[in-house]
Amino acid sequence: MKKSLNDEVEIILKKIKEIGINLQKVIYNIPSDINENTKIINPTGDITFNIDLIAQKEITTKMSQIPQIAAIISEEELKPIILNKKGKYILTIDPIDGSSNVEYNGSCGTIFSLYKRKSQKDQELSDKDYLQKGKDQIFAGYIFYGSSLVLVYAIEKNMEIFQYNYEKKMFIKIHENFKIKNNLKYYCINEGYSNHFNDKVKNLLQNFKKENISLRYSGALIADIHRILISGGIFLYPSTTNKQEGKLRLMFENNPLAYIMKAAGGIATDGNIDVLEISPKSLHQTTPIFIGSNISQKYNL
Ligand code: FDP
Repeated sequence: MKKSLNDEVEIILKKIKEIGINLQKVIYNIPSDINENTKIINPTGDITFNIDLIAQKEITTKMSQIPQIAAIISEEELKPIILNKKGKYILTIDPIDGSSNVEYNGSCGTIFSLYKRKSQKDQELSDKDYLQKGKDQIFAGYIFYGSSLVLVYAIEKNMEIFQYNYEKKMFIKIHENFKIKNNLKYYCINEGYSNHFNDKVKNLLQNFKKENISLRYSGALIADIHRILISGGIFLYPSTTNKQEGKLRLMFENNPLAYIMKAAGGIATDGNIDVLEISPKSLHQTTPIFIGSNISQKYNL
């Protein structure tokens, strides 16, 4: 049964829409320094571009206008940003996923998710609030800055897709209670690293090739995940010999996308367990991920 957004989440969603519209303007207007390397390295070792900082500021400013948000945890910040110690929710953000794509006029996205704090309002915010399992998310989504502006979100088992209409100046719902197809139309992986994959992943890729499954890889997670959602398929960022825990961040990328994918009837695993069941040990931890159509049985995922 469809669960309607409660009023507080509705307010947060309204701000997220404003953020998406504003950030798309920034990306489309491309000031010459938008992709300048700030020489800052983020907590997981990636270069921070100007666009990451602009997006982070835009989101923090907008969210600080909502008293219910206790804190934001961001891929770009080592520690949580406390907004209101008595607030009720913790918001996680990847301000711009795929920011290195902007230089090449490629797609990128903003990923977010929401948790209820576990501590009482009069207690200090702590790891028990920040390091919750993905299954504790109450709402998650992404904004996709592609050939059009798209917003996807899930709340419990309902996943919805919206597209921005420039004439009406609003997001219009294009899919309600969306479900992913179980066919494997595409697989998305950086196959350049294949020498560093384990045998299980190598075999999986051999099987995909035998079945003539098309490979796509855009360099922006959101663009690949959106393709998989619409057409069916699987996105893989497995462990490699030099990155045993993969590259993608549990709190900012894997958990929100797993929540969305599972709401759409798909799967998300780290190769051993359901992503949403992983107990986070630190804010910036990474995990391998296999996410998409439910092909677990056929390919033993
Ligand atoms: P980026 O480093 O440009 O931010 O989240 C990280 C990410 O992009 C994903 O969007 C993308 O799918 C992946 O990394 C690409 O990593 P590889 O270059 O290692 O394939």
